[in-house]
Amino acid sequence: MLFENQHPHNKSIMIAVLGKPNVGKSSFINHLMGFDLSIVSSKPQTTRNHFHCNFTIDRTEVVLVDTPGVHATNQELNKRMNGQAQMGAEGVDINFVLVDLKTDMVAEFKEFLRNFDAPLSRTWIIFTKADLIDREAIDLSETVEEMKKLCPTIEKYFMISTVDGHNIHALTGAIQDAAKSAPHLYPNGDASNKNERFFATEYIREQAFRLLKEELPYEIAVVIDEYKDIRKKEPEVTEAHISASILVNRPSQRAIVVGRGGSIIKEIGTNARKKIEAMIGGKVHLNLHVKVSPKWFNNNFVLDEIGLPRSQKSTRVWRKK
Ligand SMILES: Nc1nc2c(ncn2[C@@H]2O[C@H](COP(=O)(O)OP(=O)(O)OP(=O)(O)O)[C@@H](O)[C@H]2O)c(=O)[nH]1
Ligand SMILES: [Mg+2]
Repeated sequence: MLFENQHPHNKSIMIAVLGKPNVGKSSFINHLMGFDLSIVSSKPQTTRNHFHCNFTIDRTEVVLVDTPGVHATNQELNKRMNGQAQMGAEGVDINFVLVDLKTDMVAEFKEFLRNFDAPLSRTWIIFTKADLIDREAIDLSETVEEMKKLCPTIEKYFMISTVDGHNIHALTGAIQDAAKSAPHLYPNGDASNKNERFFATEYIREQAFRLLKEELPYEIAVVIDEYKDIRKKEPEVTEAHISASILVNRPSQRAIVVGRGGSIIKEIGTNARKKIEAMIGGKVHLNLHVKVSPKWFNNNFVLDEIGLPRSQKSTRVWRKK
C-alpha cells in the first residue's frame, strides 16, 4: 500500500526564518500559515524558542522554523535564545534572513551575522514591512550586492509585506520550486513539532508582552504547573484545565503583573484563554498565578523547563549542589 506521505509527487522543504529581533519573522510565518500560531508583539525578543511551523501547498510540505531574533548579549537567557536561532538553522534546506526595510539594512545584516556566529548555507534575503516604504522608489540591488560581500551564499531576495500581502504569492511560488521530491516529515499534517502545552505558555506570555510596559516582559517567564487534557479520558469532551505560573524577578513586579484589583492578570488570562480555546477547539479553564523567582533568567532549571538548553556560549548557570 502506498502511504500518502510517500506519494511520488510529494515535495518537502525546511526553511530557517532568521534575523534580528522585531524584523517580522513570526508575523511572516503566521501570514504563510494562515493563522496566528507563533506569538507576535511590537517589542523585540518576543520569540524565545525555535520550533517548526508546517503547512502544505498542493503536495509540497513547507516546514518554517521560527527562531528568536539574534542580538548582542551577556545574559544567560539571551545567550540561550541566540543558541536557539543557531540550532533552528541546523540541517535546513534554505535560510531566510529577514531584514526590516526601515532600517540601515546592510549594517543590520552585518550585526546579525556577527551575533549569529555560524556559517550560513543557501540564503535568501527577505526584506520586510514593504507597506511602510515607497516601493516604487526603492532599488535593492546595490544593497544586496553589499550583503553578498558579507555572505556569498545569498541566492535570491524578495521584498514583502505581511500587512498588504505584497509579493507573498511570488515568494510562496519560489518556495514550491525550491522544494525537493521527498516524503513528508509530518505525514499526519501536524502544524508544529511543539505541543499544545508549549503554545499555551506562549499565548500567556504573548499577552504579558502586549500588556506590560518597558523591561517587565523581559523579566517574565511562564511555566505550566498542571495541564489536564480532558480528551485523554473522555474523547468526546474537548476541554483543558490549565494552571500556569507567571514568574517574575522581583516582588515589586508581582504587584504590577497582578494589577489593581487583579485587573492586569485577569486581562492576560482572558485574552490567553480565548486563544488557547481557538487552538484546541474547545473550552479552557485557565488558572494563573504570579510567583517571584529571583533571577530565573540565570537559573538552569527554569531555563530547561522553558525549553532553552545550554548554548555554546552559556557561562553562568545555577546548579543544584
Ligand atoms: N507595518 C508592518 N509591520 C509588520 C510587518 N511584519 C511584522 N510587523 C510588525 O513588526 C513587529 C514585530 O513582529 P514579529 O513578527 O513579532 O517580529 P519577530 O522578528 O518575530 O520578533 P522577535 O520574535 O522579537 O525576534 C510587530 O509589531 C508586527 O506587527 C509588516 O509587514 N508590516
Ligand atoms: Mg518572533
